[in-house]
Amino acid sequence: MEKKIAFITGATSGIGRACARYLAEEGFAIVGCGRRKERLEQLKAELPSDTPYQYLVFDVRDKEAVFAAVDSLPKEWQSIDVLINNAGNAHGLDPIHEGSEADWDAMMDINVKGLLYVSKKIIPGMVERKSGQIINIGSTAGKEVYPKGNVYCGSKHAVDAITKGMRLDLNPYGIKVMAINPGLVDTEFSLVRFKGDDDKAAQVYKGFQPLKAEDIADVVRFAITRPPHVVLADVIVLPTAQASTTLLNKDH
Ligand code: NDP
Ligand code: 8X3
Repeated sequence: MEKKIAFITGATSGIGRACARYLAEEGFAIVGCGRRKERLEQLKAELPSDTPYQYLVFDVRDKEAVFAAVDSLPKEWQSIDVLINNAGNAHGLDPIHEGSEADWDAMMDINVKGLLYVSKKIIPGMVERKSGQIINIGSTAGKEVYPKGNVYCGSKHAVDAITKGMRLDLNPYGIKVMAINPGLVDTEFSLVRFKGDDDKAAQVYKGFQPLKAEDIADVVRFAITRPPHVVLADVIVLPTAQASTTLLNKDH
């Protein structure tokens, strides 16, 4: 493969999908991942026509499926240069004594263990080649805890710690490890959190200008294209109206 390869989880929607588009524009070959096959098929048409593209359909919770999917890549696609660990969601927004175990399992299994399974398959190749760039999509929820955010915040704090651990362990191999931590981004995130309730989801982004997925993809693109000696280790990106997870300058 002449082009460098970017492997992006959660490429069916929101931030991951925008990253696929922006990194393809930057000249990367793209491996897009997610559970929704039709969307991964459609993504091809959104990329510059000369973009080499592969997609992998798997649930990051299913360790065997993750491993088999990565192994199924053609040989010339096996050397991943850039890993964007982006797949993830919040499930529910409940006080700790009312939260459901199913939601807790989903958040820990997807946001934390899923990220680890994908990393487990891709990082050893980077170590062998002594090169690579990893971006873990964290969150302001990995830096602060907000009411009813308990387990989602826990999962993103875990991502924060794992990212720092990766940076320490991969330091001898020249691999860049970065965390991009968004504030409120208007994607399908709240639709998933509120289990398909459109009104509730829309309410989250009312009265101020939230970030767009493309705003985060722009930062990801910037991070990935820095010179070899520069790493954007830990970046928080907020809408201007947001000062913290709980302080928003709303117009109503
Ligand atoms: P979206 O809901 O729009 O996208 C989530 C992506 O994750 C989808 O592509 C989805 O693909 C994938 N995904 C979810 N569960 C699984 C699973 N079990 N297996 C494989 N893929 C999965 O949300 P965002 O784009 O906003 O979220 C992307 C990342 O950004 C997440 O890690 C989120 O925590 C983080 N983030 C989001 C913020 C926001 O305000 N939107 C702010 C801070 C961080 P599919 O359903 O097809 O499997
Ligand atoms: C997503 C941002 O504030 O909804 O991670 O947790 S928030």
